[in-house]
Amino acid sequence: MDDLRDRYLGLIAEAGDEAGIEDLRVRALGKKGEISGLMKTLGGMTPEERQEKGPKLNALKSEIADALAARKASLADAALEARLKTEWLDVTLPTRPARTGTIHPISQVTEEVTAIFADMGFSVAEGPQIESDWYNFDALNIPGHHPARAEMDTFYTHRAKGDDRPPHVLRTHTSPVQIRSMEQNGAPIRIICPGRVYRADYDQTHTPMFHQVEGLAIGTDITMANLKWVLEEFLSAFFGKPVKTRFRASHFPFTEPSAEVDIQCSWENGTVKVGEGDDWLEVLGSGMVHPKVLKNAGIDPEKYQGFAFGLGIDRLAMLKYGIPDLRAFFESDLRWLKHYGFAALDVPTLRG
Ligand code: 2NL
Repeated sequence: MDDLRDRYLGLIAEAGDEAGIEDLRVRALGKKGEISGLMKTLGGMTPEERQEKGPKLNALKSEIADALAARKASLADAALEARLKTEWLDVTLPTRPARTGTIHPISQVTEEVTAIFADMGFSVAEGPQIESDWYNFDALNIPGHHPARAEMDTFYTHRAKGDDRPPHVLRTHTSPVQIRSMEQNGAPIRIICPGRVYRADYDQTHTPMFHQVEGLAIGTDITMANLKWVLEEFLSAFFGKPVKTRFRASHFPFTEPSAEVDIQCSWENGTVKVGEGDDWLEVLGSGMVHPKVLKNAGIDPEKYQGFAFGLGIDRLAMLKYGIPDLRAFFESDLRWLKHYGFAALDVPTLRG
């Protein structure tokens, strides 16, 4: 029995894998195993013999079972240890760059413009894109026969058959938001109104939906000098360098006097550069708010006066970021935005 014990303990110590352990278990403790065979001989023994051999055999059986279990566990430990040596993670490696979106140039420029005017005390007002003809035209002193009101330029909604009220329109500018703001808050007021506007016009340089920012400052003693300073301050902050301006007398139904504003630029082999050269580029319309418009918005023109202006965001974005083609904005083709390097938002302010 001692031989048997030593032999099995030796074989178990040498077993190299789980299959070897299982093989030994069957050979020693299986139904037809050697130790099981010895147990069966107990039945044929005298009681005295059985009393002597029984406990020994039982002890042998459990010693072998324990040795098998211990060897099995240590083999499993060794296998895990080996796996851990080869399968490891370097947690100090940098992560793969996350795929992030980029801000659209129109949104970025709107934020930039908003930040610059916010520094000058202008807050942002918003309003509906579907307007009554009163807010879009009449309140602004745009007469019924004005070309801007012609079927061609304005998108009209339909009225039900027999409904003779004038149809609503898609706003052609954000001026109606300024009228609504004056009506609601009265004077003094200092706001800008960014947003989508619509005109039935579609060619190389026009899209039926585009973006505008209008500005309005009304007080008891606001003059054209204030208008000029605000716009020059804005343009220099926006383009990040001093920009010469030229104010040309003009005409709008909603301002009197009116001025169109040009900025200094150069034209070199088809590209425009702002703030250099001796060409001029029109970027803004402006003027002193017409007394009739103030009155229409519930403000006393005898007591208050102020300026207003309007600019196109899309063109401003194209100028600042050198985007030559409206397709960049309107064909939803991300290659265009990538091409112009649009990435994270970096909002300039008056303090640079
Ligand atoms: C242009 C012309 C302009 C305004 C917009 C305005 C608004 C109110 C009263 C008076 Cl509520 N004026 N807005 C004034 C002058 C010009 O835009 O050519 N924009 C690109």
